[in-house]
Amino acid sequence: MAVERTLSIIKPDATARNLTGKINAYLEDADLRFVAQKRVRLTREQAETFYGVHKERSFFNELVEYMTSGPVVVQVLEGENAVAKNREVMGATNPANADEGTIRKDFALNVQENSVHGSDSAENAAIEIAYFFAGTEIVG
Ligand code: RTP
Ligand code: MG
Repeated sequence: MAVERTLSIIKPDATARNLTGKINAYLEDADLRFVAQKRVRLTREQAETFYGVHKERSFFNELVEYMTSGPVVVQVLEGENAVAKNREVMGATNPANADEGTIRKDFALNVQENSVHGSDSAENAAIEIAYFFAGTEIVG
């Protein structure tokens, strides 16, 4: 299996509840390594661009409001099969459907305020990582 990189975001509901360290421990316990990490407050434009794939969805405006409502922590995770592994550790979008032991099962508040983002493919991971980080900010 190949070593991959993926983009992770700790969302505003989680930073508001001071859960960054606890969530990071779930990721490290899954053998994902932080090769870049920074805390930022997304602008409306950044959130709209980042979640542009959802712009026709009924929840888009609410999603942008939420993602700009407080600080987030954007991270590059590296490891074997990192894209799929991160999605596994995150759990289902709706915490009601998330497996035991996943981040969303243990911390998410609801289908929107679900504590973490993770890239859904290697192709999108590359695009999302480049959106937030310069190559020099990623240290493997
Ligand atoms: P993400 O992109 O953040 O990793 O989440 P995901 O793949 O599990 O879910 P996705 O379908 O891509 O949805 C993106 C984010 O939009 C919010 N959402 N709200 N109100 C709703 O029904 C609803 N559905 C999705 C969530 O914050 C979700 O993670
Ligand atoms: Mg998604």
